[in-house]
Amino acid sequence: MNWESIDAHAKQWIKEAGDKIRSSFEKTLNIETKSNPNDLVTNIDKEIEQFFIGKIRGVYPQHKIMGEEGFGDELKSLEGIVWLIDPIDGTMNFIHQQRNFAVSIGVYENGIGKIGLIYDVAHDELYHAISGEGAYLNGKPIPLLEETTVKESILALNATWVMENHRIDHNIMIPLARDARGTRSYGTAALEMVFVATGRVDAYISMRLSPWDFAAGAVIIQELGGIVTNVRGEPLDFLTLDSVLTANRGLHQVILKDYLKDGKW
Ligand code: 2AM
Ligand code: CA
Repeated sequence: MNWESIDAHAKQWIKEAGDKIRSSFEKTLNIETKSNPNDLVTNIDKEIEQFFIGKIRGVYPQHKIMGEEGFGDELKSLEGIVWLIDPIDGTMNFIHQQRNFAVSIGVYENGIGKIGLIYDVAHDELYHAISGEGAYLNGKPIPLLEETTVKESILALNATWVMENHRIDHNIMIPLARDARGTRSYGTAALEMVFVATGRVDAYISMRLSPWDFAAGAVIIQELGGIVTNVRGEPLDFLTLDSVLTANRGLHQVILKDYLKDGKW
């Protein structure tokens, strides 16, 4: 498989998508809700996903596509080459802030991450990794992750998970949020994962994400020696919704063993 060529195409298309998104800032968005009133989608999310699908089908008709907005294939397995695409990760931020959102593309072969691309459109920052070849920010190598303790760590975590909620026992999260140096919530899983990759935050936890939210970030973080699992410490399968715990190796282990071990996840 010619990964360099797939990578070059993916990079070119994600930049083109960024241009389209930037020019949409001057136009009026058509905003709809999906599963609940806070689960938003715009015409741009849909147009960008369709843009990628057209490009991929044109050059790689044998590849499969899993996209958040449902224009791709209905996949029952990750056999072969699969593109996992979130055309806009952080749609609420895109609508309200025109920043703090990203385009996220992971390319997997038989369930193994090969290429991860996350484009922070507002900052024109492209995070990029090919498995085994390092991770880069706008072409500049990102250093390997350093280990941190909980006390000296910034934890990216949505406030939802530290207050009473219907998915998990929030009491498990309170000591972790209390012991960390600080917590941050950015509202975009893809960027929160590249913040882990670049050491801007030390860990990211979410209780419910979809494969397109974490497929690209997982490739980038793992390339830098970081660990990506669910909150039970199990590997992600990239086909189903799951929780995500990602951090540098030492911190990941401490969070799992000392903080999350009693959770009924
Ligand atoms: P999205 O903007 O692509 O929907 C917000 O905390 C993060 O969680 C974003 O990355 C957002 O992705 C994702 N997210 C929001 N609602 C979600 C849902 N119902 N299922 C899975 N991920 C979701
Ligand atoms: Ca999205």
